[in-house]
Amino acid sequence: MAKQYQLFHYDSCFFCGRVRGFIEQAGLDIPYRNIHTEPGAHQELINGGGRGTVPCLRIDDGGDVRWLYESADIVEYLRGHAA
Ligand SMILES: N[C@@H](CCC(=O)N[C@@H](CS)C(=O)NCC(=O)O)C(=O)O
Repeated sequence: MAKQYQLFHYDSCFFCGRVRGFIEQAGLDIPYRNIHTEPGAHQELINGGGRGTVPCLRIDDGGDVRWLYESADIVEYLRGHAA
């Protein structure tokens, strides 16, 4: 099964904008999880990834979940795996 992705972010976050820009330019279909507007999303990020910093890409590989932080690392990952 293909990996499932979610991007935890918020609108005014500069680093999130970098990642969103790449996703949109590459035409990737990755759901956004806004930690400021979606109740529970920030806590889900903290519980799952260990910290609340955004952007963070949640990577679900058949139930094996990984949380990737750092905008540059997320873009590099997506370029290699999903774009
Ligand atoms: N070096 C990180 C910076 C991420 C960052 O500073 N994110 C800010 C929002 S723009 C944040 O989540 N701050 C809240 C915190 O550090 O808890 C990246 O490139 O992703």
